[in-house]
Amino acid sequence: MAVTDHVDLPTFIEGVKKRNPGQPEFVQAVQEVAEDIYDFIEDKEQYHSEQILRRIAEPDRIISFRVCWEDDKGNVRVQRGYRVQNNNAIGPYKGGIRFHPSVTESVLKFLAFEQTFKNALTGLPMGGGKGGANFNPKGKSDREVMRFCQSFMTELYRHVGADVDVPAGDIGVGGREIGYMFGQYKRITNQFTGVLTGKGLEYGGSLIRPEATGYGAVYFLRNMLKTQHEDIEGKTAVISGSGNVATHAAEKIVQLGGKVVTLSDSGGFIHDPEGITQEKIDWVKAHKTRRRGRIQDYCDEYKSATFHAGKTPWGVPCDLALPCATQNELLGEDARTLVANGCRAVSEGANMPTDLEGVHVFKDARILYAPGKAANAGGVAVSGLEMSQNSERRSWKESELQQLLLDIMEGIHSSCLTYGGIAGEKGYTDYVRGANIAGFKKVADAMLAYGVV
Ligand code: NDP
Ligand code: 2IT
Repeated sequence: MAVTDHVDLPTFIEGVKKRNPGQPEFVQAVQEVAEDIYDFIEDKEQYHSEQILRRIAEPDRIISFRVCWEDDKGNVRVQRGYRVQNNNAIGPYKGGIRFHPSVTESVLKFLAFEQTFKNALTGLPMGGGKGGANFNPKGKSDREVMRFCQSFMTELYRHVGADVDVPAGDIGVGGREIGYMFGQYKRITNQFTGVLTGKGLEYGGSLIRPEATGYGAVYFLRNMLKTQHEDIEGKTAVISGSGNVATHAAEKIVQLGGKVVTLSDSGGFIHDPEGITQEKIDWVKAHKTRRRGRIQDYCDEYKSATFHAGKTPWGVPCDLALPCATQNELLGEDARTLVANGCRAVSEGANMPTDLEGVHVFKDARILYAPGKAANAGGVAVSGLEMSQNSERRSWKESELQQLLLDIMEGIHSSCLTYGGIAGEKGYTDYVRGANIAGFKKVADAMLAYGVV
């Protein structure tokens, strides 16, 4: 066989940068994965010659469209919507929709790329995709959000489908938005199919989907601690965010006997040294979701807490850290502070919350560090179970789903152990490496089977 002319890692990264100008988040995500994959495929010629990594890092397609809607005052508003269909080698495209003013093609490309590996790790047949729009739901009325969602789906419907591409929620997209989008899809197509997940229980949604991401991130954390004969009980956790993922992660930590001392939003963080109890978490959920309030208001309700405007919570001493807000919210400096303060384990509820420098700090310090693609896969996993229930036209019992979520998170942890060992370093697992290689291998082997397509 002819020896193929394959490029080394720095040349590969240079190429990614050149082909994706002005897309730093996408380049960052590819770089983090490529560092591990290059090492793994060094002696595996076929992955090189078939250009597998290069192909995974080039989305199958990117759909971009105008979304026009009318606000309550009768003004015409224009937003940009997207769906990035990254890879469907192992199943229909699958991944959330994000509504946030910071949404760009780069952000959605990085999310769709990460999703491809994450979905492979779950063991369920799901490819990777992500969508969204630069729409800011904050301060909008229910009717405005409805009109926006309807307009968004009026274009998106022709690109998705239960066996094609199945979107779900993400930042700014929860049960309300999924309901409006599902209603519009059903109206346009006259079909009742499992085209979206995260639906309401009355119309095909799955039990425990809302809780699954946050709970799963804590199960993963518990699995990591177990390898060191440790547990969550009695440990102090610092959490960022106060949305779906953060509040459910906090809830599970509390249920398992840990103490949560922070939550945050884009305005800053609250520090409650007495601990954020279940009752307080319930208050945050109601305040942030139903009343669409700010985390700062927590301090009016609970006098034990202080608010730190414009800051992230990483300086608060802790045993466990769970970044659950957004990408690049934990920088190299923050990672050094966490390590210096004795933080034992980090579990990422958010996607790519730690920047590349921070990732290296955690790896070098040899702490237990779970990247988002492994730790937050519980959400999409239960979405996959929602798809199965929709196909069967049945709803499974809560106990069954709880057990499946536990099993899937344990399976992902085992995959990380299989591929995350470092030669000559007994007892240390590089979970980033483990997740990258395990996710890559499944997608890559399917791609090899298909030939050059
Ligand atoms: P929500 O919209 O429910 O909550 C998002 C939270 O993050 C809010 O507290 C929000 O604060 C904060 N936040 C958002 N953007 C920023 C920003 N630029 N700077 C600081 N804070 C910010 O979203 P989710 O909880 O669903 O998502 C959180 C993270 O988890 C995201 O990275 C998402 O991709 C990831 N994820 C979500 C899954 C899910 O099932 N929902 C599954 C897997 C991962 P504010 O209210 O001020 O905007
Ligand atoms: O980042 C993610 O995994 C999600 N936002 C959930 C995707 C899904 O399809 O449930």
